[in-house]
Amino acid sequence: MSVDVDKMNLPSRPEMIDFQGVSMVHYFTDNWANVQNFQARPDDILIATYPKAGTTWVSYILDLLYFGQTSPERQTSMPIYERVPFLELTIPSLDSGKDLADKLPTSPRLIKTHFPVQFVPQSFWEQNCRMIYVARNAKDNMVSYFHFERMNMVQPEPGDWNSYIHKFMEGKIVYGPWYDHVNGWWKKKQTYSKIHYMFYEDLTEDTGREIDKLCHFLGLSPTAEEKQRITDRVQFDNMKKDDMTNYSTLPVMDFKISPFMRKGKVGDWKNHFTVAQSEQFDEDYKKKMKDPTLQFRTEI
Ligand code: PPS
Repeated sequence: MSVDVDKMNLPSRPEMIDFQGVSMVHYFTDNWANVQNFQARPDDILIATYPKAGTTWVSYILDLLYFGQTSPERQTSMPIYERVPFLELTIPSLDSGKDLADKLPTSPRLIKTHFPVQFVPQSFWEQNCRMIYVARNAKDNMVSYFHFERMNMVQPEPGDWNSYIHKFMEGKIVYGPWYDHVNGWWKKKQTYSKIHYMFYEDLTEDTGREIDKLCHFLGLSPTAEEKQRITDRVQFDNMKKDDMTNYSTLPVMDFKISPFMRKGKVGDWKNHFTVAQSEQFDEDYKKKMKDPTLQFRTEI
């Protein structure tokens, strides 16, 4: 799909709105009723994350696990955001994520969302769908989001780094507080058994091991060669140079400011936070992250 950004009628930058108590922009809420009425099928797989936690990485792993051998042309001809539609995305002149999901010919259908758990359309729960949640430590997640907001025209301007830290701590960024998001999904996992909760840091540490866990959850048993092939293909450098996974075909992003596949590292926060900012952040973090069973690693 080739898209001309000038013909998309995008206003400069969207305003932040309070949507049912969560900071959002209209691109993710305009299609609310249709999205909430989305008819999930029992074999649909929902990939849920707070933005910038590793959605694309896990989407590509799943796409390769399911379709890498049966339809290899998918990977070379369709951008990842069409293979794995972003359910709530509604940008003028583009098919909505909901329509793309409806039209997916695959089985299973792989569907992406950044919704906090309370916004997930009812039918996913009713159909007992599998869900994969990917979480990333707050500091790296924030750094990645900051650079993403700098370059993505459908997000509000992030402002300077210091004020961004405060906005992040207050949850005044799109999709609301990171803290509520990761905790909300973690808590849901206790009552809904079909959530596989994974961490960006674990995926970085040992991609093969995490693919094994995913396969166990999904009931898949690829050969050792296939698993190795997938592990290699989803490495950062390979995804960065692949136009079908690096988002270079989506013109709402200005890669001259910052690329989508930026660094792909654990611990890049150290290049952004001053010692004072880090201490202040950690102090606040302790107050918000009280559940001892949910632990993040900020370095590996
Ligand atoms: S989005 O826009 O919310 O869907 O973005 P998302 O895909 O969740 O997150 C983008 C960040 O994930 C990094 N990424 C990877 N890291 C390591 N290995 C692989 N293969 C990989 N693929 C994507 C991407 O570089 C973004 O992180 P930063 O820290 O900005 O580099």
